[in-house]
Amino acid sequence: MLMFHVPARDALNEHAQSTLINGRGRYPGGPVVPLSVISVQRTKRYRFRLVNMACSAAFTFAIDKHTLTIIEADGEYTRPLTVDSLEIFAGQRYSVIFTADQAVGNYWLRANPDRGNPGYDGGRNQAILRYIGAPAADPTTVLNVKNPLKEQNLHALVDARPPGNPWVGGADVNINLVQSFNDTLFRFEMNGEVFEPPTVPVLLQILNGTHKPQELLPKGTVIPLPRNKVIEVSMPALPSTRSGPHPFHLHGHAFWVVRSGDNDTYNYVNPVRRDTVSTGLQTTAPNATIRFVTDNSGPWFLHCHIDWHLELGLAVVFAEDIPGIAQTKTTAQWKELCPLYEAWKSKEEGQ
Ligand SMILES: *[C@@H]1O[C@H](CO)[C@@H](O)[C@H](O)[C@H]1NC(C)=O
Ligand SMILES: *[C@@H]1O[C@H](CO)[C@@H](O)[C@H](O)[C@H]1NC(C)=O
Ligand SMILES: *[C@@H]1O[C@H](CO)[C@@H](O)[C@H](O)[C@H]1NC(C)=O
Ligand SMILES: *[C@@H]1O[C@H](CO)[C@@H](O)[C@H](O)[C@H]1NC(C)=O
Ligand SMILES: [Cu+2]
Repeated sequence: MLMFHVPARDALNEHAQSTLINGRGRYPGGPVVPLSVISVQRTKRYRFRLVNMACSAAFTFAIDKHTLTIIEADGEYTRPLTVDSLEIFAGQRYSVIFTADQAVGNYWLRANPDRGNPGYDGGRNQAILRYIGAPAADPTTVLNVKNPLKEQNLHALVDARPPGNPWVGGADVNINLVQSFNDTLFRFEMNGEVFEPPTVPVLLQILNGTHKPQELLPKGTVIPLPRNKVIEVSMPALPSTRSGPHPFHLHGHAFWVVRSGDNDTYNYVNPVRRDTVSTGLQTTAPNATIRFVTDNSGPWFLHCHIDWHLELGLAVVFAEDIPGIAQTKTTAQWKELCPLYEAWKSKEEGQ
């Protein structure tokens, strides 16, 4: 936790001091507050739903002496994969199954951040897994990771084969989106363009009659996609891209990860399907690549899920099926969706 006193655009190098797990955590120099305690009964199986709702850090999650069987990534079931730790990036979710099969006792549950204040001094970045019957004491267990998650080992449980032809560039539309950081502007760029939030949302621009991609705002970062086609998007990070790895989240679709951010092999047979993918560290020539089908008309945001980076422009909008969006008929209820906003708007306009 950290009280951020600077505007988001100045926060690129600001990092949280510690991790909150279910709302509790300690930070250096802070009070020795109670940690979260997760109570389990020996021999029972449990499902944990892990959510990284931090605005920046990725966490390496593990429970001492217990293995974790991943069964779901970002709402999409996976073939069960057993690991003893996993890295979860901002915006990602996992379900893991574990069995309380160790001696009755206390075990550290860990979420070590990749930036800010990693480590475990004084109970930082930890919670307690406590078996029923164990004393209310801090664990003394140690971390021993031998089998961390590698994303390319995850496979979708159903419909695992990606749409399109099974080779690089074998989609109907292939798009390469290069991430970089422009030091002159102090902004992130995608293909040399900074995303600046438009004053009128892309959906309303289209409904209001703007159909030409080059007229849609923000200029340069609205990418039109045709309806019912297979799309492949590769997202290399240039060496100039700072503060990675950047987890990219797409609205409106789950996608097949045909190439993970930290691996250079492609999988067109049975990759994982999810909606937020780490695009990797610059040192490994990363080129995360995803596939999806445009079966959901609308303007959909593709953005780095690190809030500071989004604010600094690391995003594009896919305008999926502009003619379809334009034909959408809005009814009277449309105006009633948000009475508070409408009331505020008419007041503003009246002034
Ligand atoms: C940074 O942005 C400025 C202003 O748009 C541009 O002139 C310059 O070429 C950009 N630098 C890089 C390295 O792309
Ligand atoms: C909608 O289009 C009209 C006519 O081009 C324009 O005057 C108006 O400002 C637009 N409204 C919005 C919300 O963009
Ligand atoms: C990439 O993934 C493949 C398939 O799991 C594996 O064989 C290979 O060793 C990985 N490469 C790296 C650099 O991790
Ligand atoms: C990433 O992959 C795309 C093809 O999918 C290719 O056009 C591009 O050059 C690659 N970029 C890098 C840096 O390897
Ligand atoms: Cu980022």
